[in-house]
Amino acid sequence: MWRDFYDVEEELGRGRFGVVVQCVEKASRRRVAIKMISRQKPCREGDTSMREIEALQQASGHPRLLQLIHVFHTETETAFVLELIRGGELFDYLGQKDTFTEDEAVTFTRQLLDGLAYLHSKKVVHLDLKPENILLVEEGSVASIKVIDFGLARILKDNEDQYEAHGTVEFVAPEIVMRFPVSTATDMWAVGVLTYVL
Ligand code: PIT
Repeated sequence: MWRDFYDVEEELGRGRFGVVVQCVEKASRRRVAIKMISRQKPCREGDTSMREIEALQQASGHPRLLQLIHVFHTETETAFVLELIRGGELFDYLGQKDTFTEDEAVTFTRQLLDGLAYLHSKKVVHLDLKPENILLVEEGSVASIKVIDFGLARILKDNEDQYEAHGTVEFVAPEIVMRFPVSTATDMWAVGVLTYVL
């Protein structure tokens, strides 16, 4: 049980995905984020949380994508131990700033594309890119971003179409509305909207 190894410090967020709390590992004092999903039924292959684990595992190794550290499974709960990102949502950052330069927009967009190129090379599509799912990292003086929330992510299969009925209206590509199969282009549509928003 993850509570044997981590102390909870504070809640970071809550949403469709469940609850995310900031924790400290008892042994190392390292801070992490833990996302909990509770389940009615035991976890099986093909479950949405299994899909998310697979997507997070594929994403691991890229600095612009949220890193998965560990997964705890019980009969009723899955807990993802994730790297802690402290800078807050890009969405809030944009809302608070009086000035936002084109240079900054270029920097964030390029970082997002770097992360996505990696993700897409692993045949994973995120399917919920939006400013709420992009967090800021304070790394020295330059602001950088990380993509979070792989709750709708899919692994593309060569011989099997994937469909998705969810997403966030403003960012959702036509193929989702039309119930056509999703692809890496579905993420690129959202990148287009995001770039426009920036
Ligand atoms: C934070 C800080 C942090 C990680 C998160 C939030 C993660 C959020 C998250 C991750 C997911 C997901 C939904 C939300 O499906 O370090 O404020 O994989």
